[in-house]
Amino acid sequence: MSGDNEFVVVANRLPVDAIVDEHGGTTWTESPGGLVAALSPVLSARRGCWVGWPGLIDAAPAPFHTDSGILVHPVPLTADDHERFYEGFSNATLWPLYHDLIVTPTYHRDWWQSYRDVNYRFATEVDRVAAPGATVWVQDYQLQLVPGILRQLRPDLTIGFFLHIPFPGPDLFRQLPWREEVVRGLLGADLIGFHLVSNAENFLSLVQQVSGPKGSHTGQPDSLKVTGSASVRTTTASITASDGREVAVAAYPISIDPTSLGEADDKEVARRRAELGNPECILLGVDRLDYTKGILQRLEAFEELLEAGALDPNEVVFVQVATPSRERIEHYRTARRQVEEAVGRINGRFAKIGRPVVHYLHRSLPKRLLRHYYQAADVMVVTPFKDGMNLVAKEYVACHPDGSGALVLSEFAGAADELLQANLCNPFDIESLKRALLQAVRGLEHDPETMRSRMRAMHEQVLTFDVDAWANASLRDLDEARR
Ligand code: ADQ
Repeated sequence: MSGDNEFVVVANRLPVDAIVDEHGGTTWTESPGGLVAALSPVLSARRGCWVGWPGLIDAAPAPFHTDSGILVHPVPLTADDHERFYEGFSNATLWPLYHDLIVTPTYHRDWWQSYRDVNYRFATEVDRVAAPGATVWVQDYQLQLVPGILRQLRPDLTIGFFLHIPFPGPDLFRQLPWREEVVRGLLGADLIGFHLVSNAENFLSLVQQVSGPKGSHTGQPDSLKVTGSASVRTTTASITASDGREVAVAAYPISIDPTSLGEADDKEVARRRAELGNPECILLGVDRLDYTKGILQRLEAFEELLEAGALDPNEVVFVQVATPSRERIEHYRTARRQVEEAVGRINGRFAKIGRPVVHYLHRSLPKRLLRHYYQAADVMVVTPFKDGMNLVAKEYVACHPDGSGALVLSEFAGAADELLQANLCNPFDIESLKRALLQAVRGLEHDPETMRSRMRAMHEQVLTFDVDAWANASLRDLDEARR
């Protein structure tokens, strides 16, 4: 059975959000995001579609076109799938394992069973809609078995896979009771993409150590080689799968769509600063509320600087915007409680009536408003313990074409591989966090020219390697893999 779509993107989520009206009717609006922006032109040029979960439990709308014309094929998930496949195996097993065990992963056989079932359902939907010889691009850790299942169902397809989160070292990955199945699932692809060369290296070392009962590959993978020009460089290696196919493994650092943030608006920026009491220095954090992002620790570092008198609460404010995320999972609830306690404590100690020193928003903001905050912020604070890339850091840099501002960035964010001129820090070390914060604040005061040239260099990097460059390089290599 096959459909007539020449290009199929498969992701856990469709690029749509449901709006339920007062009569219980549902309409769908397109959710903005770099991936959607980068893939829309490819989807329309190649007669493509997107397969994924629409985001509502048990919702199974018929295929439809989004506002910008993307054809979407919904895959329904039940409450049980959501609990065991999504919250369980994807976000309480794989997420902490792939983020270097910041919390302990939970291994449950029935979650794994659900992960396999749901991956099978996604793959059969792709089988139904993909034209003979179509190209399929599978996204992220929730769907690592889809390439292997599809390879069995549809040997005619060209299959790419991209992992948006880090890939851990083999010693960590080998904890996973179902490690052989996951490796075999990934090796069903023709091209496996990671953000960083170090992620690709971890995967290549792993496949040398792990082989399934049927064997997932033969021989040793070759080592990574850099090819291409400066603007479309790729680092690729190849593995021979057990069926004799060559599987390419490569690194493509994802980036942002700089136009998606809208135009600069100095009046709005002045308004945002005024709302905050026109402080001398605004520090900003913008994250999903996830324990990997290091929000609590950055607030504690800020608190210690206030306590020591290194920062003056009459002159600085910290704005932390945190999108609610995965709130039914215990570790996420704990992370939220700890952040909110810290905000309350710091304000209790250092704020004045009507002048909080930490402004905390637990919600998502429209991109336009986010842009105003990015523009208004003197110091952007991005301090994850581990992050595949971190688009927030790149969005901030993109909003400062004049070289204003400063970026404090964790050395464990993928973005640190490219944004070399940031004030880098080790988020596990509170002294390192404090040093980087102070260097950024004082650098802006005492050495603005150096800070400006550092921001300008990062701005050029982000604008040159945008999300289009990422998608083009990945899809070019996928086409190449097919040949
Ligand atoms: P995330 O972990 O979600 O992504 P990130 O890369 O920072 O992390 O992307 C977050 C996105 O959400 C950004 O575009 C940001 O603007 C937006 N966002 C965050 N908080 C927001 C808020 N309060 N209101 C509105 N928008 C908000 C995963 C991986 C990353 C990887 C990306 C892309 O964990 O490492 O960079 O995928 O591959």
